[in-house]
Amino acid sequence: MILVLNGPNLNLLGTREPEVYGRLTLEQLEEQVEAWAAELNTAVILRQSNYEGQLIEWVQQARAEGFTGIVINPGALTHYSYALYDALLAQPLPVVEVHISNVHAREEFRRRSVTAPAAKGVIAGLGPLGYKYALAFLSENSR
Ligand code: CA2
Repeated sequence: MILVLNGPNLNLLGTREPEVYGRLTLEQLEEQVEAWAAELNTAVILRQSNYEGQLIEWVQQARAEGFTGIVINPGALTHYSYALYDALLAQPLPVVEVHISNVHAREEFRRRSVTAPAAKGVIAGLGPLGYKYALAFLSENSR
């Protein structure tokens, strides 16, 4: 069972900046991810929070809750949250970091991820498909 976490402001998907983040709302993205998970015969639970501490608690509890891997789009926390990085590092499950947009083709501050060193891999710029490939990886590389 894989935990899919979306961080701050991702609840705004589909409402603004469609040229950067596409037209899907968070709800539609979550339905799409559930459909991909079903194709992969993998159970997923999706959660979103605008609060760093909430995301950290979900990460801390993931193993005890029975998850086998974590897909996380930390939103802008990616670029500065050492607390989220520490939480990802302190837990044993494999992590894939996903970004909907190509963070390397945008503002300079988005090019650095402080959380990525705690991940097995990072996918950026492929839109919602990034979540699919992250799930595909974890469904073969977690137990
Ligand atoms: O590309 C991504 O997935 C990001 O993680 C999204 C974050 C951003 O801070 C990262 O640099 C890259 C922010 C998500 C904000 O989403 C919005 C969606 C629609 C309208 C406004 C914001």
